[in-house]
Amino acid sequence: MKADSREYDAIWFGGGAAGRFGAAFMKALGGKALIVEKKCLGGECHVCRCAFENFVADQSSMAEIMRLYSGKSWYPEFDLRRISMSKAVELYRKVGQPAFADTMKHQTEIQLGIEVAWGEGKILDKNTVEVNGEIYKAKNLVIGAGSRPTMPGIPGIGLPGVMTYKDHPEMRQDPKRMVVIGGGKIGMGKAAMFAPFNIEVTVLEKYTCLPKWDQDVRRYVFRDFKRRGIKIHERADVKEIKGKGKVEAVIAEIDGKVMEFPCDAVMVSVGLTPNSECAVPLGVKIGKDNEILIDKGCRTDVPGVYAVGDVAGPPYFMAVARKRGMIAAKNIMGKNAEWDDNLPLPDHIYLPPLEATMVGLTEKEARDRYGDVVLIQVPWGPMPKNPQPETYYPGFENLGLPVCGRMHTLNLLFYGQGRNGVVKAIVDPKSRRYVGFHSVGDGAKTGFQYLSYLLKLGWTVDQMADLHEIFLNAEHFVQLSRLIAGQETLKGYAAQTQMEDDF
Ligand code: COM
Repeated sequence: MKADSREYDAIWFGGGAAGRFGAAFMKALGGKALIVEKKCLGGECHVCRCAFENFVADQSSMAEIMRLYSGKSWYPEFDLRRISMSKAVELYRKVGQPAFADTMKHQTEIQLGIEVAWGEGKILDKNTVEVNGEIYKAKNLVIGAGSRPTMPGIPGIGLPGVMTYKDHPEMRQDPKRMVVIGGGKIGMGKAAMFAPFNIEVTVLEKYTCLPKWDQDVRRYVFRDFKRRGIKIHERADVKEIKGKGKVEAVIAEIDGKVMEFPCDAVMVSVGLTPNSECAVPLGVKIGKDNEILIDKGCRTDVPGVYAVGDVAGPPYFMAVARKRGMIAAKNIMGKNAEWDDNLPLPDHIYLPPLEATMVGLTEKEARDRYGDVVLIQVPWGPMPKNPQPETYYPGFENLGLPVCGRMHTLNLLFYGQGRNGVVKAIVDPKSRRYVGFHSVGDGAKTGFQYLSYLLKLGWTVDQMADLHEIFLNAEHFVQLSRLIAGQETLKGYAAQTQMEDDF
């Protein structure tokens, strides 16, 4: 094949999700792309983020399932002392990281035929990047330098035993007691992942945990954490991490009271900081959170310079990174493309053995916007106070629907002490359109990708009721909607009360 001697249309500075997908898209559109990458194509995904977290969530699910089922009914007793997070991540380090790194390299360089300049790149000007003494020139520059964990400036933050998501795959020993600083989706997910490994977990959140999530999902998470012995403290202002040579305790002020939380590990998860420093010499505008400011077409204010992925600020989400890559690629290749605000962004949290997934409005946001809304939800109403596994509680028939999804549909109902998930759709009764979907279950992520598009289309209860469900499924939205779709004036279920706050 004849070598392509054209000038590069763009140098993609960083081969993470945004750079890889952007370069691939640009090449498919006929452009010539070069990726500059120092370590790993695919960015942090398979090192310590999405792929790694999926793996750990699977391990945690297994650990939690063993704890729940051990010795019950026909299940054998499991030796729960063998459960180990550090062993689990050792396997990932040995097999997962190199395997995924090679796959990413193969897919990018061989399958897609994209050129990669390996090494630490240095941006010389908006058309020139130096890698290992080699000079590369391009018509455009796309910065996809990613982000790093935000570290609060508190005493003791540098002590051994303090870690972030980056250090999670590097764990060599299982802690006994861990404090998670930050109750967002990463922190709460980490808490849920660590707890099944015989680790006592406490979450300290400065404000409110999971503030953007629907109240019923939050309720589920709080109740679930309580049953699992994970402690949550909101309004906890962390003042110091204490220890002689290694972490020994976290000090926080909670409602005016100073409290000490003894621990041998701390997971810091208070947010991300974009790695925008490399772009400063170009004179691009940088925002207050260190993000490169871009327009909807991923353009910075310097012509020919684009920014994509985490370096351009939140939402920090792989889908956003990949799409921003595509948008930049299209614009570079002369096709007008912009971020579409009308396509709602789904989100999820790992809660092994389940996960929470959402798209669209929460119930509160929906009520604020539409007034009265109809809820299509299970379970609802009162819950038994201290449910035991393998036990039926008459009078709580609202709990009887196996709501949690793909793999644990019935098992968690029978063994899980009421931990069988939440399914909730919110409908504007006037237009009969859905405005939000929420789930705590297993396997619902897949459906939510498409539900986000249905929301954009203005999908109605009547259209949903026309679909063909394959029972049992991960979301149950089709069959639950079908039950009420015959109502000329949409009212929802005749009897439906709020879930109780018992956390
Ligand atoms: C996934 C990373 S491992 S990427 O989005 O495919 O590059």
